[in-house]
Amino acid sequence: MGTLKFLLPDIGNHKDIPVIEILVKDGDVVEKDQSILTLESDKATMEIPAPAAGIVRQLQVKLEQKINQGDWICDIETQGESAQPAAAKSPEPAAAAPLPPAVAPTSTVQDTPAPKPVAALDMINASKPVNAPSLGAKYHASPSVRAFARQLGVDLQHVTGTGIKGRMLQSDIEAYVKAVMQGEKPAPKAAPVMGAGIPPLPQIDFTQFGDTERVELSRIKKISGKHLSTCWLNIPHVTQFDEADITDLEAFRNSLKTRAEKAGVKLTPLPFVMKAVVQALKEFPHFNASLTADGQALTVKKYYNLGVAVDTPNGLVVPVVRGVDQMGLFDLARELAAISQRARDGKLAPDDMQGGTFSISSLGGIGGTQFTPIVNGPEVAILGLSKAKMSPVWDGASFVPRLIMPFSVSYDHRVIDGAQGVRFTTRLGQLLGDLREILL
Ligand code: CAO
Repeated sequence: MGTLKFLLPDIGNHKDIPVIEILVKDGDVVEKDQSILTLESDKATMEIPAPAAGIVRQLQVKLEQKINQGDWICDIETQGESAQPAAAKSPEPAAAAPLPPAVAPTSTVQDTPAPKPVAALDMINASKPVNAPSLGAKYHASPSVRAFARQLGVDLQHVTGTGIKGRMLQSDIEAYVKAVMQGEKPAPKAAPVMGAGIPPLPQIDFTQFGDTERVELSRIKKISGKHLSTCWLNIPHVTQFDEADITDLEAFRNSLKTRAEKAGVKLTPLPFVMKAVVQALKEFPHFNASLTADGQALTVKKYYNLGVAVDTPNGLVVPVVRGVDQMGLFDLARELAAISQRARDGKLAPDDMQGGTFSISSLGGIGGTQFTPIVNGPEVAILGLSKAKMSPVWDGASFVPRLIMPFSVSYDHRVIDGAQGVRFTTRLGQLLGDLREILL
């Protein structure tokens, strides 16, 4: 434990800058880089971040006080031993020196027209994103307050600022949300809408119903979530369901087991399905295509690179197996094992996930009867495999036990119409039912 004396760092050639917002009080626990004060020159506002994590003590500054580089702002009681006790004893050195980039002041453009911004602040402005206009670039609020509003989906135009010169404070956002939740203020209408005109989901304070916990999404989920929403929103999906009788395929697979083991590979049904898919894609080339950017034509691909959805502890990834048409079953099984292992170890290179022409999502090893996979744009179709099970099938004279695998194909309806969709699934079912068809 130690005490860090926090002095105002170098903020450029500014003298006597007024404190317009104090974002902490004595006893508050702060994270490193958490904003402590907002200062305002006549051209811009700046937030001053905490140089270390700890507890705020001896807060020295007051609202509207004018401060300069080196002024004592507060002490920060830190947990670690590296609390720079020297700085605590002396008001002059270390902390007064210009801060490293990680703790440099952040700033935002002020709402009033800025005739000629001051150079040092201008540089800071250039390196920081300005808030989205829909969340109130016209309003007088610090970056952290804007970020807080954004987090809650609050449009600043509805909030009344109670700070100096009508400045919006975090407490104003909280008061606004509380008033909406308690029905004292009408909830803003779904408009203004964002992005493609889709209204956002309502922001609900779930704590009113019980305890909650915030669990951060993995990096993969954040990235794949964005991609999935983009595909879902841009592609008019239709999903066609079907079933394949894979009794013979399974018998063939079992007959190859010993050879596969000798070759050091595990042969699941997926490589067989991949070969059947390539044949179906050759017969229905529009499924192995992408729409051109102007939406007026198709780019039909003459290569067969299949994306395979892999379930990893951190989320879904879709590495690509290239040249499936050129590969034998054992090579495919080997490649599948290798990429899914790399995916699970988090070792896929960006290149491993590029160049796909059609994707497969196989949940057959887990269960389920049917599902609707999302097309992995800019591809135009995706195959979903569900779990095969023994089922009684009428052969014209009696019921016979057959291994039936449900599958589904989601497709972009701008490219593929319903008749083509069901022709594709029917053909794929035939190919899976009798792999000799591939030779025809
Ligand atoms: N029906 C019945 N059994 C099946 C089957 C099916 N359709 N598909 C696979 N199986 C069996 C396999 O034969 C294997 O059985 P044995 O261990 O007894 O031999 C078992 O299920 C497990 O197979 P697997 O999942 O390890 O291998 P795979 O080649 O079928 O699949 C991979 C590889 C990488 C696709 C898979 O491991 C995976 O990650 N699947 C999840 C994909 C996913 O999350 N999709 C969702 C995307 S949308 O959110």
